[in-house]
Amino acid sequence: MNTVRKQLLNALIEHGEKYVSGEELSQKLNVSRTAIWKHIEELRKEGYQIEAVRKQGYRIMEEPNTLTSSTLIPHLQTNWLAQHMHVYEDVDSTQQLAHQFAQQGAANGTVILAEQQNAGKGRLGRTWFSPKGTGLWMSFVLRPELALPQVPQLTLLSSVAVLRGIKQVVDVDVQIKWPNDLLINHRKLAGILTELNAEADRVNFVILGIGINVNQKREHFPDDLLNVATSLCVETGQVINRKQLFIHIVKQWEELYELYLHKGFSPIRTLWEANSVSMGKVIKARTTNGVLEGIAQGITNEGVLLLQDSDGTIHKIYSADIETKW
Ligand code: BT5
Repeated sequence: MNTVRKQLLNALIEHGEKYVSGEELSQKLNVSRTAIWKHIEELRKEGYQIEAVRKQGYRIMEEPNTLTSSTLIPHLQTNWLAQHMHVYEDVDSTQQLAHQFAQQGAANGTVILAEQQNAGKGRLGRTWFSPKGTGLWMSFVLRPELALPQVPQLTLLSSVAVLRGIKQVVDVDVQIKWPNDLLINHRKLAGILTELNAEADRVNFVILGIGINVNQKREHFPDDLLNVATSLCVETGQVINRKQLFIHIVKQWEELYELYLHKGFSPIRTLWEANSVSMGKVIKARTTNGVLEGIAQGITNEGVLLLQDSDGTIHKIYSADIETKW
């Protein structure tokens, strides 16, 4: 977005419900009142509803529903996360783009966001259903100074951050399922995908993908997801403001990450376990080496799941799909 338009938008947003006069804006931005009026017209074309009242000035009545960097950045409450953002209408996968941006040197905390993904990725080559305008489909470029075995901790940290961000916007009972799912009423609301670019003992970058179903109605889900997936709108009957959700999630993510850098994984682990659906319950873990059944005892400081089988043996689960017996 043009710099003057960006400054104009910031000035309007800062004034909130109060009017700001053309005169004041023209002095502040050092352009003519006609130029202000032209930029207002351009903002209207982008979907901003801006009221203009004689002798009072302008104010924003409604911001566009679509996600754009210009509608998100002025509201961010973070220091570095999402301060660089690339927002697209339609992509194959934000993960794929984030890898490309990272290879080209994108800064730590760069966020790639899309209204729609045509080939959204899940784990292990699975796909992630990402229809237009109804969810948050995003990837973070991270350059953490972590040892390789610590990287899975970021998935767990992200689950907690997304859960907390959601709860700040809407009152729902979200639970975490190891390693990367958020559930409401046992249905999948969100998934997290952590991908790594590393050398033998060094992390180059991590691409952290987060997919959240926000405003889909039940009938929007394909048949194979009808009984396993849900959205915030399905669960609450409300249309949720995706911008608000984004702002809160990135804020929570940054805060938790800073806590993690200062205090280590232990406080994150406590938060994670407090919100986990399967702790202390009988679970089935489908790993590449077969199925294990037992009680989920907790997670280790590396984020590994501990499962105790009927013989009392504790198994460390590094990667699996979990079924909880309700
Ligand atoms: C995940 O994989 O849960 C990770 C999903 C990560 C998606 C984000 S969106 C932004 C970023 N860009 C990408 O391309 N990906 C990331 P997994 O645990 O493997 O779960 C995949 C399984 O969840 C699928 O096989 C389906 O059964 C189910 N699924 C697919 N789409 C879903 C949806 N929208 N909601 C709920 N479940 C879904």
